[in-house]
Amino acid sequence: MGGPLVIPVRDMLHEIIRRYNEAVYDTDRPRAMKVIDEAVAAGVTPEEVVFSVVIPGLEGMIDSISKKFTHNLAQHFMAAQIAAAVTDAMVARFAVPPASEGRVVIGNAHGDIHSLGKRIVIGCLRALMIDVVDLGVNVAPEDFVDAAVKQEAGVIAISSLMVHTARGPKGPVGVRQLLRAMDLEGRIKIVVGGAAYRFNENLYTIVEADAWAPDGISAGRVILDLLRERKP
Ligand code: B12
Repeated sequence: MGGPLVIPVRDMLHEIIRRYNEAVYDTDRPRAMKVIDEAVAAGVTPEEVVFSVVIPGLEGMIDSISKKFTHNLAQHFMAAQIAAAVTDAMVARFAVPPASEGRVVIGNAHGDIHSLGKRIVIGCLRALMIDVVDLGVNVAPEDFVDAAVKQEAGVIAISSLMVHTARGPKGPVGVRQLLRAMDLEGRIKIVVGGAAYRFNENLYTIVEADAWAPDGISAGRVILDLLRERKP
Protein backbone atom coordinates (compact mmCIF):
# COMPACT_ATOMS: atom_id res chain seq x y z
CA MET A 1 0.00 0.00 0.00
CA GLY A 2 1.08 3.53 -0.86
CA GLY A 3 4.58 4.87 -1.60
CA PRO A 4 6.69 7.10 0.59
CA LEU A 5 4.86 9.75 2.59
CA VAL A 6 5.00 13.04 0.71
CA ILE A 7 4.35 16.13 2.84
CA PRO A 8 3.41 19.19 0.75
CA VAL A 9 6.05 21.94 1.02
CA ARG A 10 3.46 24.40 2.31
CA ASP A 11 2.63 22.20 5.32
CA MET A 12 6.31 21.61 5.93
CA LEU A 13 7.02 25.33 6.13
CA HIS A 14 5.19 25.65 9.42
CA GLU A 15 7.38 22.95 10.98
CA ILE A 16 10.55 24.47 9.50
CA ILE A 17 9.72 27.88 10.95
CA ARG A 18 9.17 26.29 14.37
CA ARG A 19 12.45 24.33 14.31
CA TYR A 20 14.46 27.25 12.90
CA ASN A 21 13.12 29.68 15.52
CA GLU A 22 13.86 27.17 18.25
CA ALA A 23 17.48 26.83 17.06
CA VAL A 24 17.93 30.60 16.86
CA TYR A 25 16.38 31.02 20.28
CA ASP A 26 18.95 28.52 21.61
CA THR A 27 21.64 30.52 19.69
CA ASP A 28 22.57 27.24 18.00
CA ARG A 29 23.86 28.39 14.63
CA PRO A 30 24.85 24.94 13.26
CA ARG A 31 21.37 23.59 14.12
CA ALA A 32 19.69 26.58 12.46
CA MET A 33 21.80 26.03 9.34
CA LYS A 34 20.95 22.31 9.37
CA VAL A 35 17.21 23.05 9.53
CA ILE A 36 17.57 25.35 6.53
CA ASP A 37 19.71 22.90 4.54
CA GLU A 38 17.17 20.13 5.12
CA ALA A 39 14.34 22.46 4.11
CA VAL A 40 16.05 23.33 0.83
CA ALA A 41 16.83 19.66 0.16
CA ALA A 42 13.13 18.91 0.70
CA GLY A 43 12.04 21.49 -1.88
CA VAL A 44 11.64 24.81 -0.03
CA THR A 45 13.09 27.53 -2.27
CA PRO A 46 15.87 29.85 -1.03
CA GLU A 47 13.43 32.74 -1.59
CA GLU A 48 10.89 31.10 0.76
CA VAL A 49 13.61 30.54 3.34
CA VAL A 50 14.50 34.25 3.40
CA PHE A 51 11.03 35.79 3.12
CA SER A 52 8.93 33.23 4.99
CA VAL A 53 11.34 31.88 7.58
CA VAL A 54 14.29 34.16 8.29
CA ILE A 55 12.84 37.69 8.16
CA PRO A 56 9.59 36.97 10.05
CA GLY A 57 11.61 34.83 12.46
CA LEU A 58 14.05 37.64 13.11
CA GLU A 59 11.27 40.15 13.72
CA GLY A 60 9.47 37.87 16.19
CA MET A 61 12.68 36.74 17.82
CA ILE A 62 14.10 40.16 18.52
CA ASP A 63 10.75 41.31 19.82
CA SER A 64 10.39 38.37 22.23
CA ILE A 65 14.05 38.41 23.25
CA SER A 66 13.80 42.13 24.03
CA LYS A 67 10.67 41.55 26.13
CA LYS A 68 11.83 38.45 27.98
CA PHE A 69 15.57 38.92 28.10
CA THR A 70 16.18 42.64 28.16
CA HIS A 71 19.72 42.04 29.24
CA ASN A 72 20.52 39.01 27.12
CA LEU A 73 22.86 40.62 24.67
CA ALA A 74 24.35 37.33 23.39
CA GLN A 75 20.95 36.06 22.34
CA HIS A 76 20.02 39.30 20.62
CA PHE A 77 23.38 39.42 18.87
CA MET A 78 23.31 35.79 17.72
CA ALA A 79 19.76 36.02 16.35
CA ALA A 80 20.86 38.83 14.02
CA GLN A 81 24.12 37.08 13.05
CA ILE A 82 22.39 33.78 12.24
CA ALA A 83 19.75 35.59 10.17
CA ALA A 84 22.45 37.45 8.23
CA ALA A 85 24.45 34.25 7.59
CA VAL A 86 21.42 32.27 6.37
CA THR A 87 20.31 35.18 4.18
CA ASP A 88 23.78 35.46 2.60
CA ALA A 89 23.81 31.71 1.87
CA MET A 90 20.28 31.74 0.42
CA VAL A 91 20.64 34.92 -1.65
CA ALA A 92 23.56 33.28 -3.47
CA ARG A 93 21.06 30.59 -4.54
CA PHE A 94 18.09 32.77 -5.57
CA ALA A 95 16.74 31.93 -9.07
CA VAL A 96 16.96 35.63 -9.94
CA PRO A 97 19.52 37.54 -7.86
CA PRO A 98 17.57 40.06 -5.77
CA ALA A 99 18.00 43.73 -6.44
CA SER A 100 19.69 45.38 -3.49
CA GLU A 101 17.41 47.76 -1.65
CA GLY A 102 20.22 50.31 -1.55
CA ARG A 103 23.41 51.01 0.33
CA VAL A 104 24.10 52.33 3.82
CA VAL A 105 27.35 53.35 5.45
CA ILE A 106 27.31 52.80 9.19
CA GLY A 107 29.68 53.61 12.02
CA ASN A 108 29.95 54.74 15.60
CA ALA A 109 30.02 58.48 16.10
CA HIS A 110 33.34 60.20 16.71
CA GLY A 111 34.60 59.36 20.21
CA ASP A 112 32.34 56.33 20.57
CA ILE A 113 33.59 52.75 20.59
CA HIS A 114 30.41 50.94 21.72
CA SER A 115 30.18 48.59 18.73
CA LEU A 116 27.84 45.79 19.80
CA GLY A 117 24.52 47.45 18.93
CA LYS A 118 25.91 48.52 15.56
CA ARG A 119 26.86 44.93 14.79
CA ILE A 120 23.32 43.77 15.55
CA VAL A 121 21.95 46.49 13.29
CA ILE A 122 24.29 45.40 10.49
CA GLY A 123 23.08 41.79 10.79
CA CYS A 124 19.45 42.91 10.58
CA LEU A 125 20.08 45.19 7.58
CA ARG A 126 21.90 42.45 5.68
CA ALA A 127 19.01 40.08 6.36
CA LEU A 128 16.73 42.69 4.74
CA MET A 129 18.91 42.83 1.60
CA ILE A 130 20.36 46.25 2.33
CA ASP A 131 24.05 46.65 1.36
CA VAL A 132 26.01 47.77 4.41
CA VAL A 133 29.50 49.26 4.54
CA ASP A 134 30.83 49.20 8.10
CA LEU A 135 33.14 52.15 8.80
CA GLY A 136 33.96 50.90 12.30
CA VAL A 137 34.04 52.92 15.50
CA ASN A 138 35.09 56.49 16.30
CA VAL A 139 34.22 57.79 12.82
CA ALA A 140 34.71 61.50 12.03
CA PRO A 141 31.95 63.37 10.17
CA GLU A 142 34.21 63.86 7.13
CA ASP A 143 34.79 60.09 6.95
CA PHE A 144 31.06 59.34 7.03
CA VAL A 145 30.39 61.77 4.20
CA ASP A 146 33.44 60.77 2.11
CA ALA A 147 32.51 57.11 2.37
CA ALA A 148 28.84 57.74 1.54
CA VAL A 149 29.81 59.68 -1.58
CA LYS A 150 32.45 57.17 -2.72
CA GLN A 151 30.22 54.15 -2.01
CA GLU A 152 27.13 55.84 -3.49
CA ALA A 153 25.23 55.20 -0.27
CA GLY A 154 21.76 56.70 0.23
CA VAL A 155 21.91 56.64 4.02
CA ILE A 156 24.50 57.41 6.67
CA ALA A 157 23.73 55.47 9.86
CA ILE A 158 25.36 56.72 13.05
CA SER A 159 25.43 54.84 16.35
CA SER A 160 25.94 56.82 19.58
CA LEU A 161 25.77 55.21 22.97
CA MET A 162 26.79 58.30 24.86
CA VAL A 163 24.97 61.58 25.07
CA HIS A 164 28.04 63.67 24.21
CA THR A 165 28.85 61.60 21.10
CA ALA A 166 25.23 62.03 19.98
CA ARG A 167 24.97 65.76 20.68
CA GLY A 168 28.55 66.89 20.10
CA PRO A 169 29.72 68.82 17.03
CA LYS A 170 31.53 65.78 15.64
CA GLY A 171 28.42 63.61 15.78
CA PRO A 172 25.37 63.72 13.48
CA VAL A 173 25.33 67.54 13.64
CA GLY A 174 28.75 67.60 11.98
CA VAL A 175 27.58 65.18 9.30
CA ARG A 176 24.50 67.34 8.65
CA GLN A 177 26.66 70.46 8.26
CA LEU A 178 28.83 68.75 5.66
CA LEU A 179 25.86 67.38 3.71
CA ARG A 180 24.31 70.83 3.70
CA ALA A 181 27.52 72.53 2.57
CA MET A 182 27.92 69.98 -0.23
CA ASP A 183 24.25 70.20 -1.26
CA LEU A 184 23.78 66.48 -0.64
CA GLU A 185 20.88 66.56 1.82
CA GLY A 186 18.28 65.26 -0.65
CA ARG A 187 20.48 62.39 -1.79
CA ILE A 188 21.98 61.23 1.48
CA LYS A 189 19.81 60.77 4.57
CA ILE A 190 20.96 60.47 8.17
CA VAL A 191 19.62 57.86 10.57
CA VAL A 192 20.77 57.58 14.17
CA GLY A 193 20.42 55.07 16.97
CA GLY A 194 21.99 53.76 20.16
CA ALA A 195 21.28 54.15 23.86
CA ALA A 196 21.56 57.95 23.77
CA TYR A 197 18.42 58.13 21.62
CA ARG A 198 16.54 55.61 23.71
CA PHE A 199 17.10 57.82 26.75
CA ASN A 200 15.48 60.73 24.85
CA GLU A 201 13.26 59.96 21.87
CA ASN A 202 13.33 63.57 20.61
CA LEU A 203 17.08 63.71 20.52
CA TYR A 204 17.25 62.69 16.85
CA THR A 205 15.53 65.94 15.82
CA ILE A 206 17.86 67.99 18.04
CA VAL A 207 20.90 66.47 16.30
CA GLU A 208 19.26 67.09 12.89
CA ALA A 209 18.97 63.47 11.81
CA ASP A 210 16.20 62.43 9.41
CA ALA A 211 15.13 59.47 11.55
CA TRP A 212 16.06 57.19 14.42
CA ALA A 213 15.21 53.63 15.43
CA PRO A 214 15.37 51.82 18.79
CA ASP A 215 16.58 48.41 17.54
CA GLY A 216 17.90 46.49 14.55
CA ILE A 217 14.63 45.42 12.99
CA SER A 218 13.02 48.85 13.20
CA ALA A 219 16.32 50.27 11.91
CA GLY A 220 15.78 48.13 8.80
CA ARG A 221 12.26 49.44 8.27
CA VAL A 222 13.25 53.07 8.82
CA ILE A 223 16.24 52.77 6.49
CA LEU A 224 14.18 51.16 3.73
CA ASP A 225 11.79 54.14 3.95
CA LEU A 226 14.67 56.62 3.78
CA LEU A 227 16.23 54.84 0.80
CA ARG A 228 12.90 54.97 -1.05
CA GLU A 229 12.14 58.63 -0.31
CA ARG A 230 15.56 60.08 -1.11
CA LYS A 231 16.35 61.74 -4.44
CA PRO A 232 18.39 59.52 -6.79
C1 B12 B 1 29.01 47.43 26.95
C2 B12 B 1 29.24 48.87 27.34
C3 B12 B 1 30.54 49.37 27.22
C4 B12 B 1 31.69 48.56 26.61
C5 B12 B 1 31.59 48.61 25.06
C6 B12 B 1 32.08 47.33 24.39
C7 B12 B 1 31.86 47.34 22.90
N1 B12 B 1 32.85 46.91 22.14
O1 B12 B 1 30.81 47.71 22.41
C8 B12 B 1 32.95 49.35 27.16
C9 B12 B 1 33.36 48.70 28.47
C10 B12 B 1 34.16 49.43 26.25
C11 B12 B 1 32.34 50.71 27.49
C12 B12 B 1 33.10 51.85 27.62
C13 B12 B 1 32.57 53.08 28.03
N2 B12 B 1 31.29 53.35 28.39
CO1 B12 B 1 29.85 52.09 28.11
N3 B12 B 1 28.36 50.95 28.16
C14 B12 B 1 28.17 49.71 27.81
C15 B12 B 1 26.71 49.29 28.11
C16 B12 B 1 26.71 48.56 29.46
C17 B12 B 1 26.02 48.41 27.11
C18 B12 B 1 26.10 48.91 25.66
C19 B12 B 1 25.64 47.82 24.76
O2 B12 B 1 26.43 47.11 24.13
N4 B12 B 1 24.31 47.60 24.72
C20 B12 B 1 23.67 46.51 23.97
C21 B12 B 1 23.36 46.93 22.54
C22 B12 B 1 22.70 45.76 21.81
O3 B12 B 1 22.41 47.97 22.61
P1 B12 B 1 22.59 49.32 21.82
O4 B12 B 1 24.01 49.62 21.61
O5 B12 B 1 21.72 50.34 22.42
O6 B12 B 1 22.05 48.96 20.35
C23 B12 B 1 20.70 48.69 19.99
C24 B12 B 1 19.88 49.96 19.72
O7 B12 B 1 20.28 51.09 20.45
C25 B12 B 1 19.97 50.14 18.22
N5 B12 B 1 21.10 50.85 17.64
C26 B12 B 1 22.39 50.89 18.02
N6 B12 B 1 23.12 51.60 17.16
C27 B12 B 1 22.29 52.02 16.19
C28 B12 B 1 22.53 52.80 15.07
C29 B12 B 1 21.46 53.12 14.23
C30 B12 B 1 21.71 53.96 13.04
C31 B12 B 1 20.15 52.65 14.53
C32 B12 B 1 19.02 53.05 13.66
C33 B12 B 1 19.91 51.86 15.66
C34 B12 B 1 20.98 51.56 16.48
O8 B12 B 1 19.96 48.80 17.75
C35 B12 B 1 20.77 48.01 18.63
C36 B12 B 1 20.26 46.61 18.58
O9 B12 B 1 18.95 46.49 19.06
C37 B12 B 1 26.01 50.69 28.19
C38 B12 B 1 24.72 50.75 29.02
C39 B12 B 1 23.48 50.93 28.17
N7 B12 B 1 22.36 51.02 28.81
O10 B12 B 1 23.51 51.05 26.96
C40 B12 B 1 27.15 51.57 28.74
C41 B12 B 1 27.16 53.09 28.46
C42 B12 B 1 26.74 53.37 27.03
N8 B12 B 1 28.57 53.43 28.64
C43 B12 B 1 28.73 54.57 29.22
C44 B12 B 1 30.00 55.15 29.48
C45 B12 B 1 29.98 56.43 30.29
C46 B12 B 1 31.20 54.54 29.04
C47 B12 B 1 32.62 55.06 29.25
C48 B12 B 1 32.82 56.58 29.14
C49 B12 B 1 33.06 54.53 30.62
C50 B12 B 1 34.46 55.00 31.07
N9 B12 B 1 34.41 55.85 32.08
O11 B12 B 1 35.44 54.63 30.51
C51 B12 B 1 33.42 54.29 28.17
C52 B12 B 1 33.49 55.08 26.85
C53 B12 B 1 34.12 54.34 25.72
C54 B12 B 1 33.96 55.08 24.41
N10 B12 B 1 34.85 56.03 24.11
O12 B12 B 1 33.05 54.81 23.66
C55 B12 B 1 27.40 55.23 29.57
C56 B12 B 1 27.04 56.44 28.73
C57 B12 B 1 26.38 57.50 29.58
C58 B12 B 1 25.90 58.67 28.81
N11 B12 B 1 24.78 59.15 29.26
O13 B12 B 1 26.46 59.18 27.90
C59 B12 B 1 26.43 54.03 29.53
C60 B12 B 1 24.99 54.40 29.13
C61 B12 B 1 26.44 53.36 30.94
C62 B12 B 1 25.83 54.24 32.01
N12 B12 B 1 24.57 54.05 32.36
O14 B12 B 1 26.49 55.08 32.53
N13 B12 B 1 30.99 50.62 27.60
